[in-house]
Amino acid sequence: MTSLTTERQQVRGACPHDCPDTCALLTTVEAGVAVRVQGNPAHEHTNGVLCAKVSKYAERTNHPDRILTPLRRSGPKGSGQFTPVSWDEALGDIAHRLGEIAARAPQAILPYSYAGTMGLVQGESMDRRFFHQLGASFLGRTICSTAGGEGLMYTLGAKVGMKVEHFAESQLIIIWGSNSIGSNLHFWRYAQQAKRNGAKLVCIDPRKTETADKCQEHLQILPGTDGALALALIHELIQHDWLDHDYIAQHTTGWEGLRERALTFTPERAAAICGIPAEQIRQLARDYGTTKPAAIRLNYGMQRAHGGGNATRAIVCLPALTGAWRHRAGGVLFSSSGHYPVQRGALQRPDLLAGATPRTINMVTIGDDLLKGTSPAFGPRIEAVVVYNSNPVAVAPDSAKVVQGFEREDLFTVVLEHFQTDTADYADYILPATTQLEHWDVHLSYGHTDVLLNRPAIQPMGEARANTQIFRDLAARMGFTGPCFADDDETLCRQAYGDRVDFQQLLDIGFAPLAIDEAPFAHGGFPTPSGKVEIYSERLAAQGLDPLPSYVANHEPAGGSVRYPLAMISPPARNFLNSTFVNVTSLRNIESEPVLEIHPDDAAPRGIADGSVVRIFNDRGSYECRAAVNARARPGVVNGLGIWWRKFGLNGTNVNELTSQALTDLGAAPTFYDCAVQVELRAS
Ligand SMILES: Nc1nc2c(c(=O)[nH]1)N[C@H]1C(S)=C(S)[C@@H](COP(=O)(O)OP(=O)(O)OC[C@H]3O[C@@H](n4cnc5c(=O)[nH]c(N)nc54)[C@H](O)[C@@H]3O)O[C@H]1N2
Ligand SMILES: Nc1nc2c(c(=O)[nH]1)N[C@H]1C(S)=C(S)[C@@H](COP(=O)(O)OP(=O)(O)OC[C@H]3O[C@@H](n4cnc5c(=O)[nH]c(N)nc54)[C@H](O)[C@@H]3O)O[C@H]1N2
Ligand code: SF4
Ligand SMILES: [Mo]
Repeated sequence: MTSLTTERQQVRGACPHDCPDTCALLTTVEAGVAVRVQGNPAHEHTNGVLCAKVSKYAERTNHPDRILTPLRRSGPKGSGQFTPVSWDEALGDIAHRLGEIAARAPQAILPYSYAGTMGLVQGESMDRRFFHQLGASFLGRTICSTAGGEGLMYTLGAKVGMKVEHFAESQLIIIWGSNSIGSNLHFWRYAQQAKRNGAKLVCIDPRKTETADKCQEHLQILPGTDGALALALIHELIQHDWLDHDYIAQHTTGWEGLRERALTFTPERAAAICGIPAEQIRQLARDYGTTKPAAIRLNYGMQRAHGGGNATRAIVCLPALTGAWRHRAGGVLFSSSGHYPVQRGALQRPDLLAGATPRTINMVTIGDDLLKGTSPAFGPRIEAVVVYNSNPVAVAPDSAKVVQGFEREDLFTVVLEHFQTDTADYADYILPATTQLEHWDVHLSYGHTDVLLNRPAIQPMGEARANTQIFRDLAARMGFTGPCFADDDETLCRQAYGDRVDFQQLLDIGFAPLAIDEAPFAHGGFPTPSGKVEIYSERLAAQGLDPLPSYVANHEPAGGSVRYPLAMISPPARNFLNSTFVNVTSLRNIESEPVLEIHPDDAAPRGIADGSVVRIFNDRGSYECRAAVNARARPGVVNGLGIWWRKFGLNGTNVNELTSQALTDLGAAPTFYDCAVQVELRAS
C-alpha cells in the first residue's frame, strides 16, 4: 500500500495523545491534504468514535500557525521573536553548541520530553539513542502517573489490571479519581453498557464532574483523602466479614498488618478527614462487599497529592480482599501499559551509555533545577535543554520558577514543536516537527490492551521533520556513526515489539490485541517478587519506608492555612489535551476562557458572582480568570480547569503559577491537586 498519493484515500493510524483510549484513526486524504480524521469502526475499543478534540486533528494539522521552517531567536528570551533559518544552519549551530558543552560536561545537557505523542518511535527511540550517546542527564519522566505507578508496582507488581472491555459485565463500578466522560470516553462506553445491565456506578471525586452527574452515587471527598477512604472501606469489609479469606491466604502478603491499621479507620474517622457523611462510606463498603462482580476504574486524578502512592496501594488491595479478581469483570484497572512487551532496550539502546550512569533530573522540579548552580550534590549547572513532545512552561508546576529558568540568557534551548507554545517562546531554536498524520509510529495503550500502528497519511508539511529525523540529523552532525543512528522509522516500528507482536497484522489492519488471560489474576500470579499482592512490601521496608499502605495527608490540606484556606485542584478542561489544542480555534471557542469553579458558599462571602474576574493566589504566584459559581465545586475546594497557554491567560499566567514542586510519597511525582490558595475579586 502506498499511503502518499494524490488520490482520495483513507489511511489507518493511531491517536498519539496522552489518553488511555489510544483510538484507531482513519484519515481522509484528498490531493495530498488531510481533510478529515475519524475513528476506525473496525477497532472494537474505538468503535468508530473519537473525542471532540481529535475530531479536529485535521484543523490542528492544517492550522495557519503551524511552524513550518526552523526558527532562530531574534529578540530577548521569551519575546517570541524569531527569524526563519535553513535546516542546515540550524542543525550546524545546534550541533556545535551541544558539542561544545558535551566536551566539557555532557550532563549539563538535558532532554525534556513527555507524552505530546505517546508513540514509541517519535517519543522514545532515536531521541534516547542520541542522548545516551551524548551522555546527557537522564530525565525523570514523573509528571503524570509515577505516584500511582509505583504504588501499583509495589503492590501488584506492574501496571497491569482488568481488561477494559470486561467492565461492561460488572455489577458495580467505582470510578475513582477519573472524569471518564472527559478523559476516558471509550471506557465510559463500557460503563454505560454495564449500567444498562443494572450495574451501579459510583464516582469518587472532589469535583462534581459530568461523569459524577451520570453515576448513581457521588462521594465528593476533599482532595488527597482517598487513602483514608480506602482504609475505612477495609474497616467495614472486616467488620462485616465481606472478605474472601481463601484468596487473602493464598494470594496476599501481610494482611494482618493492614487489618490492624484499617481497624483504626472507622467510617466516622474517615468521614471527618474526607469531608463526607460516614453513612456514605458505609454504603459504599456494603455495595463493594456484597456485589459481584465489582470493578474499580482507578485513575490518575487521585494520585496527584502528597499521599498518592499510598492511597493507590490501599485501593488496589481491595479486590484481593474481596476476591473480586476471581471474575473477569472484577478487579481494578489503573493502567494497562505493563502488559505490553515493549523491547525498550532495542529501541532506546542504553548500551550507548557505555557504562556511564548520568544523574537524573526530575521533570517536576525543572523550575528549581534550572536555577541551580554547579555543586557536588547537583552536578553541573544545566546549560542546554532540548524540549520535544512537551510544553514545560505551561504544564510544569510553580511556573514563575520555570519561566525564570528558561529566561536565563546563558541557557541554550532547542524546542521541537508544531506550534509556538509558551515554551517555544523561550527557545533559541524552534525546529518544526511533524504531526501524527505525517510520520510513522507504533503505540501501546494504558487503557486497553491492543497494539496500534500509525502510518503517515500525508507528506511532512512545509519543512517539518519527524523527531526521529531531527535526532538522526543531529547525530550525523555530531559524528555519531553507529549503525543504530541510520535505522529508519519503519525499522524502529518493527524494533518496538520485535517478534512479540505480528507486524504484518499491524500493516494489514492497523491493530493487534495482546494475548492476555480474560481474568488475569483469578488464580493469583501477580508480577511481584512473591507472586502475591504485596500488602506488606519488603521492597518498601528495605528503603526504610512504610511497608503497609497508609493515609498520608496533603502537603497543603483544605482548610489547613488561614491565609490560603481553599484547596485547589486543576483537572483538564474537556476540549483540551493538557496544553495541546488550546490554540485550535474551534475547541478554544467551546472552552471560551480560563475558569475557576467555586461553590456559592465560598463565592458569596468574597463578593464573587458568576462571571466575576477573580484573582487566585498563594505565596508562589497569582493567576486571574473568570469565576464559575456553581456546585461543580464543593465547599472549601476550587477547581481551576487546565491547562491553558499562559499567553491566553488574563494576566499572562495559568493555573500552574499556583501549583508547587512538592513531591508525592512514592514516585517523586507532582502534587498538582495538593495546593492551597486564596481567591478574591480582582480589583478593577
Ligand atoms: N479531555 C482531556 N482528556 C485527557 C486529558 C486532558 O487534558 N483533557 N489529559 C490526559 C492525561 S495526560 C491524563 S494523565 C489523563 C488524566 O485523566 P484522569 O486519570 O482521569 O485524571 P485527572 O483528569 O487528573 O483527574 C480525574 C478526576 O480526578 C479528580 N480528582 C482530583 N483530585 C482528586 C483526589 O484527590 N481524589 C479523587 N478521588 N479524585 C480527584 C478530578 O476532579 C478529576 O475529575 O487524561 C488524559 N485525557
Ligand atoms: N495544573 C496542572 N498541570 C498539569 C496537569 C494537571 O492536571 N493540572 N496534568 C499533568 C499531566 S497528567 C501531564 S501528562 C502533563 C502533560 O504535559 P505535556 O506532556 O507537556 O503535554 P502537552 O501540554 O499536551 O504538550 C505536548 C506538546 O508536544 C507537542 N507535540 C505533539 N506531538 C509532537 C511530535 O510528534 N513532535 C514534537 N516535537 N512535538 C509534539 C504538542 O504540540 C504539545 O505542545 O501536564 C501536567 N500538568
Ligand atoms: S484523545 Fe483519547 S479519546 Fe480522543 S481520539 Fe485520542 S485516544 Fe481517542
Ligand atoms: Mo498525564
